[in-house]
Amino acid sequence: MKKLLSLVVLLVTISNYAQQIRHIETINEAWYFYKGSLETPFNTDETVVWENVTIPHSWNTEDILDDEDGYYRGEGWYKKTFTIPQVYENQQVFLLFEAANQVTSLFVNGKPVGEDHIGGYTTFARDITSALKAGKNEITVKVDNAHNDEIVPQAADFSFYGGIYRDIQLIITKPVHFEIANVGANAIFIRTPEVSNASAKVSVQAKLVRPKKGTYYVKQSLYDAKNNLVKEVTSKSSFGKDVFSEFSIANPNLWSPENPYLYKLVSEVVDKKGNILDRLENVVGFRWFSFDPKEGFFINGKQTKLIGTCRHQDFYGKANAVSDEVHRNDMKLLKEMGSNFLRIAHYPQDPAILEMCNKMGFVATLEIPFVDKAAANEAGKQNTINMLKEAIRFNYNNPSIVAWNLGNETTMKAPDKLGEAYTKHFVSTHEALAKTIKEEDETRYSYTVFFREPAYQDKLGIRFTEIVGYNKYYGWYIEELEDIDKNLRSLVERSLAIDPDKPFILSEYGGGADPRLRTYNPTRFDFSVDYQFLLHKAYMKAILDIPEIVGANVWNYADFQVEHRKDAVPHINNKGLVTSDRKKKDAYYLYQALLNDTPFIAIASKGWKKRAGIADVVAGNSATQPITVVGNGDEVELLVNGNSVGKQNFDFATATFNVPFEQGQNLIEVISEKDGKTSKDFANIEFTLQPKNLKSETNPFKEIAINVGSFCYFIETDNVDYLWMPDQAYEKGGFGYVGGDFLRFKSKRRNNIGVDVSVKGTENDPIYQTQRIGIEAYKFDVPNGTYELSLLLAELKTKEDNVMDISVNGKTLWSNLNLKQEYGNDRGIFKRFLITVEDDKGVTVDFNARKGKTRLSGIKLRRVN
Ligand code: GCB
Ligand code: CA
Repeated sequence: MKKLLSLVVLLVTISNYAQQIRHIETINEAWYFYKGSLETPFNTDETVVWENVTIPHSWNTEDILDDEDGYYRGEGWYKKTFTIPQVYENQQVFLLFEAANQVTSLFVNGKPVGEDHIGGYTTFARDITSALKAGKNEITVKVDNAHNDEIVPQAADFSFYGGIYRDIQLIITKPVHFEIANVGANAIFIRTPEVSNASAKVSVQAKLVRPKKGTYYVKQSLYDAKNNLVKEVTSKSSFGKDVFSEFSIANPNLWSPENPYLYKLVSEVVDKKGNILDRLENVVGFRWFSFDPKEGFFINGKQTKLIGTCRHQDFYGKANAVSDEVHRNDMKLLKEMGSNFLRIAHYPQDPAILEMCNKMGFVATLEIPFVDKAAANEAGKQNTINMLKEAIRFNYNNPSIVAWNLGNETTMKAPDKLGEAYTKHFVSTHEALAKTIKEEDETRYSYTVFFREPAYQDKLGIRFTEIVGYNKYYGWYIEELEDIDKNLRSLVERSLAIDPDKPFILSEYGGGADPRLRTYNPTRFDFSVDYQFLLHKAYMKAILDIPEIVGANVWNYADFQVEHRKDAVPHINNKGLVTSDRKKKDAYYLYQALLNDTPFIAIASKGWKKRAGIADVVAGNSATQPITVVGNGDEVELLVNGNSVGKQNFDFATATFNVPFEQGQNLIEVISEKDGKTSKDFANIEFTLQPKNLKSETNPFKEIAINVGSFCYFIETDNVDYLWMPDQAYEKGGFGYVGGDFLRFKSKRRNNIGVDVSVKGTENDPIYQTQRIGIEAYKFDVPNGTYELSLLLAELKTKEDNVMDISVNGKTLWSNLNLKQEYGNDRGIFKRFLITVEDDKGVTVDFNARKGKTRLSGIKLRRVN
């Protein structure tokens, strides 16, 4: 509902805080929003239409839905009015923004408060006390996500969605309190300089805000997970100085991925009379850890291979404005997957993520959005450094974090090609960032992630960090699946040859998969779930076998939104193990089987509920297709409709059965035993058995849809699931193409079928992206009758003119068809013809090139009468 500003009457009553020590509440509710620039934002007569919104909010949620490139990058204005009663007099009032993308200006009652906050991913707070008045107050926030030469990211493979997309908190304290409005808003820094099984040393630094002289104390109390007080230390505060408290405890319960045991540190400011003025809680995890380039990662002395994923912060249809529930659910799925490692990429994320890392036992790395390219000016450099400081200070107390990453693929835009001045700036930024990490936090490792060859970074002289990560997409962008192991070994060797002391993390690997695409003939870049499965299997075999890969992160946990992507789903990078709305793909289950010790079994393709196949030549009443089961048990049995298909042992957590599917519902059951426990999974699959002979009387032909020019089944999901079958060459009695070749990616490294273009006017891009070029005919040997024949056509990215005639059984359907001229490039055309088949001719659709080449994307035939 939209409202005029003049109608805005909003009362937020804040109850009596005077008695409370520190009050925290979200003020996400009842905001008004305007997308655009405002000349006179505080003029209440202005007839601006404000929209009702709730934080988290992004103004880019609709951008995913269209076929167009680009998303709104500019100003957005937020406002809300609230009434504060007098009770907070003599209190301090703060607003804390968990994040807003990317430049934020705050106004209270029309006056600016504090400096603009720069950067879209770090938390910041502002003291608004002096701007408040009794009665009604208005908060106005301008957020701007326009491209800015001084702010990273300058470029990246994700969308920089604008808005106040994380929670806003209102915090009220007494004048004497733990600092809030510092860079990153954390006032307590907990260090555990010595930890062993026998004891742990704790050192706490507290930053206090004290307007005037007086006697104050800081009390630090450590509680165990059962809330028993373990230790309490009180230290006196000296004016203008941080308060340090140190103590030791015996026999600490150690934090680790297997035992994420957390203590709680309660920090209090106490006055002379013993009144508590402020109170803060932080978690403490006692652990010690180290990375060794040869031996790997050790936590509390135990060697631990780090296996996990990277994660972005968006969700389908929500842009980056997702709820804490989504964040927490993601962490739950990552835990169930069996991972113990999370690369928080490519920027600091919601506090809910690290809360869950601490609680669930993830080892985490955290980074700033210095991606692809530097903001090549002095302000840009300072902003990047400041962002890193904010990230470290705000997240300092999370025991799960082991390394701070200063950037991702920063050499993507090759510095040596961008000139000497850029290179100089770039190198000094790297150096400054690496230095900042160690200055801010000597207890963790400095880390950086590259994709170019180690020698390239070495040549530039930007190897300043203690750990290096490499993003390598073998079997996807480069090289073949068969060579993954070989390529990884040699990459690790090259990295260690240059930096023998630097532990190596495989910080990204993966491949795209659209759950609508399935195949029994996976090929690189076909975007099938099946190819992705094979890719991850090959990677995991290698990763687990190469000790020098101390950790590895799948790219990515979930599909995410990238405006400029033109993969199977426009605007989506679909390298996720789950979809952008968190549906599991087959590879997710593979990890679950490989990484869990507790009994696990799954039919990897159980998400594929509607299938079809051509009847077996011999029996004719079923079609045999493979089903892959993943699990960690001893032996697995598969049953279809109650009949056993046999038993197998798992090989690298997988077993594949040839399953005869019958027409209609097929119940697949799998059973296995592990440690005396039985685990089971099942899937109900609706199967369409296509007759081998289309004139079959026992199984009369009804309809068939073919994804021409592709090995992939395509499940059209926009309304009801509708299945397209892979293409095949014509054989007498059946159906298929005559003549022509696959449409292929033009670029060499993608010498595979299909083209990466966003097809306009359809959601079924994969059908159109694959084609048979130079096709002569498509034939169906169906009986006489009346049929609907549908043709799917598109001219993709072509410069030359292609003109063709299309006829069916000698009758012209289309003559002189120039798709590009008629409909424009990259437009999906779907046309249905009513045709009659007589004289046992079957259906022959002829394609005749008048100029250039013929083409066909999909074909569908349905019997009407
Ligand atoms: C990378 C980048 C990541 C991309 C990914 C991809 O190396 O670090 O941001 O999304 O590749 O999918 O291409
Ligand atoms: Ca096709």
